[in-house]
Amino acid sequence: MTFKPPKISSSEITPVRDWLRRREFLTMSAAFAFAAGLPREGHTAPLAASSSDYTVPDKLTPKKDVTSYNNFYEFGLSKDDPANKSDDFKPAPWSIRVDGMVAKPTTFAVENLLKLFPPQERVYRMRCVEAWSMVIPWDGFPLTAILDRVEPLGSAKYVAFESVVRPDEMPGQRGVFQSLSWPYVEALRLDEARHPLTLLAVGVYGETLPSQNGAPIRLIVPWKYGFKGLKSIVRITLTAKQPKNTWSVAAPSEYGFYANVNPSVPHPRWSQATERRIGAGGLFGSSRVPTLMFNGYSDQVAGLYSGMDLQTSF
Ligand SMILES: Nc1nc2c(c(=O)[nH]1)N[C@H]1C(S)=C(S)[C@@H](COP(=O)(O)O)O[C@H]1N2
Ligand SMILES: [Mo]
Repeated sequence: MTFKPPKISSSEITPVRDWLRRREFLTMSAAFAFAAGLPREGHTAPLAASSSDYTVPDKLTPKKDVTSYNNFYEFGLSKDDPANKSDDFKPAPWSIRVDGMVAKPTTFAVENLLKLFPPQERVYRMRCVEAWSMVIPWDGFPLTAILDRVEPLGSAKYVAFESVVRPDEMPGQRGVFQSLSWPYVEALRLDEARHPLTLLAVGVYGETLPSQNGAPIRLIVPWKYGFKGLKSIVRITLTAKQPKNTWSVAAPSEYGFYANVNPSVPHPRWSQATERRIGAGGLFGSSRVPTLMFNGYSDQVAGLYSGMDLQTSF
């Protein structure tokens, strides 16, 4: 396959407000609702628009790095396992069950979601807990659009995500030694999940999401460390109590529930003040850059945490 450089330049990237307006238009279109097999009345209230763009000005990480240097323990522990050991994985057909404290529990077929929310290219800075980062053009739509459709009850406070369990297709889920317990689970507070930056991604670099990046649909929370971005989602459940998340169960002193990118909170085994930007600085090179609070999205998300001590709620 030949490598096509991205056609995106930062000036072409749709500002969030325009993008959300377009989404509203599409959601209101009866034709779209019909094509997706969703009720016409299911129209959502206008999505809250944030005051500035989603996008970051940074140079994109090459596609080769985005799709070959991955964490996806269901396929193995090495960074190249997800790309090399995912040939048996079948990301279609696929559906997501959305249930729990909602008025309308719904099973969404991914093919219908794709019709309802055509992908839109946007750029996120994705970071990982190992203090490396990439700048990735994900395609997707805000999770809140799905939450609107299932009508969360007033008692719902959290949103829990569950990943797929398929030992036949995922070598990291077979055998005696298991790195993590399955399914991989993650969760957000409801207001974090409702934030327009919180994305369900279905593609990257203008193409369908490859297995190693979490096909066919995965979570992206760009102001948090990479482990919050659960891949290959099968279930989303609204709850009243704070759900468990895989890494804080596996290593509670190292990984918390919030996982907000915060340069002033070191990981117990390394500083998080700077990050290694993959693919920047020449062929196979990287360069170190200072880590920004909330991964650079302070203007958009700091308000979610006013009054909280983020040194203790890490
Ligand atoms: N199901 C599942 N989701 C997962 C993981 C995983 O092992 N299993 N790893 C997480 C971690 S630690 C990171 S850093 C990101 C990596 O996403 P990427 O490979 O697309 O960059 O996925 C997250 N989502
Ligand atoms: Mo990670």
